[in-house]
Amino acid sequence: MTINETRHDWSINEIAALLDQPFNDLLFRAQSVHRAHFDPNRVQVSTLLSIKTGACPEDCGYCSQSATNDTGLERERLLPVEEVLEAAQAAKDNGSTRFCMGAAWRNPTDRNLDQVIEMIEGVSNLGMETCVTLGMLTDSQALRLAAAGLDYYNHNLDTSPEFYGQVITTRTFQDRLETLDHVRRAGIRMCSGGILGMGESRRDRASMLSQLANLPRHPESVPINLLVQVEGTPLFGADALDPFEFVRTIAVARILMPGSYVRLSAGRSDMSDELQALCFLAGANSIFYGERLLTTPNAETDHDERLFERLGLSFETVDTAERSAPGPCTRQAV
Ligand code: SAM
Ligand code: DTB
Ligand code: SF4
Repeated sequence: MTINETRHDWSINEIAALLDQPFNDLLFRAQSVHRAHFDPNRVQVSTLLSIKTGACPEDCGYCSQSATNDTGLERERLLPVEEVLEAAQAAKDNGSTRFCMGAAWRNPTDRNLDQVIEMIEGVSNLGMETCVTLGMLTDSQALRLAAAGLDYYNHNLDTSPEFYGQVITTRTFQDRLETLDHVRRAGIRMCSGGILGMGESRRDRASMLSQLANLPRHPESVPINLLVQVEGTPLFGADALDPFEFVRTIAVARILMPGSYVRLSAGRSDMSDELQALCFLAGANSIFYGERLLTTPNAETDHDERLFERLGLSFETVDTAERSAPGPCTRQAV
């Protein structure tokens, strides 16, 4: 395969063979693919805000917000629009180009959507890209979000179809694929990835990546999260993942989805600078920036600034993104 080829027909065995490569060979290939598609020294920066926290009816085994998990998290109602816009303006002032709003819902009601649409319009008016993650969507809800000008919808596959049942029982893997299909058909850019370090095998990581890479179009954004272990969740105390395995997964995501932004997502606050540098070398080119993820702390912003300086990385602006990256519809086969 040439470094510019984009495929949608990967077998799990082919992906497992990539993951099995010697580390140096894998990183060299991933960095070569990365350079053919992106400026290697620029990183897209998003900021997260939990707009509705806790008391979620789903039973996701990793999540602080599930009502089934006794994590001591205080539930909060949907935030007022003004509060959301203040947080978005602060994120913009700190250099973020995208504002991602997350809600602890199984799915939004149509009334919920009215309120979220006000937030999306307000954030867009500040000149930021918008992303929301609200749970499952019907096709008409996705169309409403598209009409409101939403840029990205985040909905993760989380893990492989084979391992999925050990993590979540209240909705199926197929439900997730259906929501992604509604998002795609509505013309909204897709943000979808998963979580590593939940006790899954390397084969499960290959299988999850095959699900993402074999979608009819690759997600424009692929968040790779390292499990943030939250006390009171079933996955608290899971065996730590070998950090090189995390880097390998980023590298393979980069090779399989060459035109997508691969986000070094949750878990950075537990990572060394050297590990994060390896992730950028492997082709990660997006992060969450700011004090918090949704309910847990993120890497410190001062620390991130120093890290970027030491590595000679810069934040991507909306303008540089347009120059260095493929738009959602132009460079990928359907
Ligand atoms: N409730 C919606 C849903 O699940 O679709 C949206 C919010 S949910 C918190 C968004 C994603 O955050 C999850 O799908 C999962 O991939 C990620 N996530 C949640 N808790 C996490 C944790 N402790 N560590 C890593 N990622 C996590
Ligand atoms: C994604 O892939 N990771 C983000 C975002 N999409 C919504 C969420 C990470 C959550 C980490 C745990 C927390 O802060 O609650
Ligand atoms: Fe609810 Fe989303 Fe957490 Fe699952 S990941 S419990 S759906 S907030």
